[in-house]
Amino acid sequence: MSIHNHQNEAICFSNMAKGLAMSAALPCDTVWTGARLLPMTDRAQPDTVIDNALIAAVDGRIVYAGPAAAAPAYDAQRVIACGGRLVTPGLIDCHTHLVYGGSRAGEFEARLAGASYEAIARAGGGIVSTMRATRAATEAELIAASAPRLAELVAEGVTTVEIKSGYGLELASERTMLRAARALGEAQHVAVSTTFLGAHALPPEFSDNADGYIDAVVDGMLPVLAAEGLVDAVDAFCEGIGFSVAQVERVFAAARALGIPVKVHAEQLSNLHGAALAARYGALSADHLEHLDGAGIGAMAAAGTVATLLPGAYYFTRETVLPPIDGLRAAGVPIALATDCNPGTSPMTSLLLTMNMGATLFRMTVAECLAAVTINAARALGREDIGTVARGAWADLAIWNVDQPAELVYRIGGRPLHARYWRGH
Ligand code: DI6
Ligand code: FE
Repeated sequence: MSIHNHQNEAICFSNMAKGLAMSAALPCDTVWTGARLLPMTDRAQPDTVIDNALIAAVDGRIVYAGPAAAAPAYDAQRVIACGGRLVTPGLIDCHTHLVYGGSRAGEFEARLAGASYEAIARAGGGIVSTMRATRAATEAELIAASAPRLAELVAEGVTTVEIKSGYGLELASERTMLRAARALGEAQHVAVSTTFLGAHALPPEFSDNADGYIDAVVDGMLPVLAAEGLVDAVDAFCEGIGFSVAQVERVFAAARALGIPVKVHAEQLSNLHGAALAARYGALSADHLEHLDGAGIGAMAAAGTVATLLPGAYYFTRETVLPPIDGLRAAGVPIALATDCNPGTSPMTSLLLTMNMGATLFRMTVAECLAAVTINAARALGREDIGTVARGAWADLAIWNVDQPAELVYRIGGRPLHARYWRGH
């Protein structure tokens, strides 16, 4: 079938002969017609919806996206009528810990009854309890436990997910987590970006020897996992209950030596200036940032480091210090939003609810929230070929049963997704 600037397939057929005769038709395998397209090019505002848009793809890559009236003639085997629905880039969750074993629901109940996070940790709970359950699980068991969480994200139009290790805290279990993450992506037709977060917490066998554990991370784990192709980025938890700036810098130096980009969990509970350190290493993103100061904002702006804000963790831990949104905005730091899906501080599998929280809790605009889970989330993963509907990008699309972009941020609950395409399928 050929498409020639029209949604009406009868007219398209009549143009097919002409298009072929002129040999002008650009071959493509898939065309979407009748879209109300929010392309998210260049951090587009939601009011730049293109009515009656056409998207064409070859081998999962977009070759045209724009007004149907301006589209060249195309040959396509498959034509998908969007029926005037809103079409956005497939959503990107750029910060998750969704592969893990066990549950922390009991810990949640204990906290509701008054136990502190620290007391729970001292009693063998917290991150270490998830570490134990994760170490005890086989790769197949981790996949089975994590698959429903990924499926919930995918059901909301997510086409790319970042998944961190960090509950193994020793080589074999960190490897199992990263392999499980890769396998989950293949099984559910979603791109998975893997991040090695060996420096997440101190495992019991290294208690009182954090520097010794960092030795193990930089000498024993990172080079091996990187050589196995399991590490797209390296992350570290820079915090009083995590690792010091000096320790995190050793991890970043090791990543740099291997040519792997870095990210950081920083300024979540206190201000250790981890974001500025990360910016010095050209970090893709610094994440959380409730306690970020002006110097940190300036360092991030200068380095082009994305601020990934995690309103689910802010909400679930009942944090009261807001991240410095106005300062980030004023400095032009790109802002991403992510679920931080993890069993301790953000047991959350909804990127749409994350956008709603970005608006209600962090006072972000609708335009900012949409950019935060598309083009800016792509940048937080070092990617320019996703998070936008534009020529050259992957044909990752979310088609929604809504009239206007604000609906995606406004609603709490509901299942607005009509269809999802990942690399054209
Ligand atoms: N910051 C967090 O909020 C989570 N990890 C991190 O570095 C907590 C993870 C957990 O409690 O399991
Ligand atoms: Fe996190």
